[in-house]
Amino acid sequence: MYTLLSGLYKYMFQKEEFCVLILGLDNAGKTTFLEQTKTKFSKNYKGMNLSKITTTVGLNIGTIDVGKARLMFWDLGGQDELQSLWDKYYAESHGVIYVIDSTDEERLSESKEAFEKMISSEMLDGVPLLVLANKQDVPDCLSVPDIKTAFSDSAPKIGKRDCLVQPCTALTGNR
Ligand code: G3D
Repeated sequence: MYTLLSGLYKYMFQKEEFCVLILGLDNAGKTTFLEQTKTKFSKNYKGMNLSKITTTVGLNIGTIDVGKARLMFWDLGGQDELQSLWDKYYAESHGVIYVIDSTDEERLSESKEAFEKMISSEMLDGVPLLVLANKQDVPDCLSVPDIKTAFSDSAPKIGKRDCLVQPCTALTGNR
């Protein structure tokens, strides 16, 4: 009887789990974005001071519940030597958030290279992609059209997967 009830409870309340990778160069704002997301979506989460976050070395993990879905975020380090670890997580992922530092024009081509390598992976075929043009609070930063132009020759590799490029300010949680 107990097993039956517990099975019914699980069936009714168990959340479907999705794994979302947060990728991008070091210093793009990935960890800040993850912390901001956890603060916004988790009721009792006391977030850390966002201005004290330093660049990810290794990985950070975060989970939020949205309706009946549980989203598990994997924020992976973006340094050159850590990018080679990204593909170890591709097979498990249901979505990718790629974060770009809109204030760093100098490293835009490096970011595009990492982006292109990532979307060329067969393991990510069809996996939805959200590209965040972060740090939009900084005056004179690159706009979404600037970034789209710089990344335009990656478009064929994006193929038919769902893809959205969105301006954001992870530090404040504004778009
Ligand atoms: P990473 O995880 O991609 O390596 P972090 O990046 O989240 O550690 O952020 C790197 C730096 O960018 C941090 O500053 C962080 O405060 C800053 N940052 C992140 N998002 C924003 C944003 O939306 N606007 C602005 N202005 N800065 C942002 P420090 O100075 O600690 O290196």
